[in-house]
Amino acid sequence: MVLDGGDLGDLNRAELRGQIAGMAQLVMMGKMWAINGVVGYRMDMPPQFTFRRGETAVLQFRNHSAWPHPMHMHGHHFEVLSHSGQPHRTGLRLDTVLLGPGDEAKVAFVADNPGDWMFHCHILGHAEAGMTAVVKVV
Ligand SMILES: [Cu+2]
Repeated sequence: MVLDGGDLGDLNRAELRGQIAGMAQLVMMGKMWAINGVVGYRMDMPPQFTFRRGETAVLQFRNHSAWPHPMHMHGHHFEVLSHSGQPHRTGLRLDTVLLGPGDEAKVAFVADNPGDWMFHCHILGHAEAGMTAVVKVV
């Protein structure tokens, strides 16, 4: 999952509602963040990831922006496997992992809660401006 956008980032264009828009155009619509090049808007958007119930999911995050993002997942708790290239096994189940500029992290969870779950930056201005995705468990 590549997190990108904002001032000083390298996001030049992104997909919003199935259309590719340039950064200036996105900003005019109040959007400036993307996950995997897709600008999120709200729960009725198509899921970026779909997992089967009971499957173990591993997600890797890369923050390509110049800003920190506390990435928060609804519906499940995950364990951080590595952070900033270092093993990070604490045994704790979390719902948020903080990624500083340039950081990466890998998390794992068991997809045991069916539904469409919001995954978003917990800086709510970032979430509203596009750093939102849906993770589906079927
Ligand atoms: Cu953010």
